[in-house]
Amino acid sequence: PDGGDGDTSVATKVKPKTAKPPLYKVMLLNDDYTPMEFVVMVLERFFGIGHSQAVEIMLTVHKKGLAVVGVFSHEIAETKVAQVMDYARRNQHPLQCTMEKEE
Ligand code: TYC
Repeated sequence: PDGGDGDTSVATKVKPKTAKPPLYKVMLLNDDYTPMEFVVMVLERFFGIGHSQAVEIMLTVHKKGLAVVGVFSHEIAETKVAQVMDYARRNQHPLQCTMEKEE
């Protein structure tokens, strides 16, 4: 019974919406000069990707022009991009790594 006052309400929880922090895709771009083994090493070293998956991702970039390597918070994505770009520059390879906000 609802006590005759017409109140048939059931308690429902209202979850306060908290803004989720945006995520960023980190991508590797293809070029004609960076050695394949170097790209594989970058994926292993800076992204903790295992050897066979690193080879797969490198080949995807080689064939398609780019691939998403991982999705991270803004700060982590920026760090990954900076690490890869710095490592490529120090080894005089033109490898490019960029980040893009995930929609
Ligand atoms: N295309 C390069 C080659 O043939 C290999 C390569 C792969 C370069 C992925 C960059 O992000 C890259 N040596």
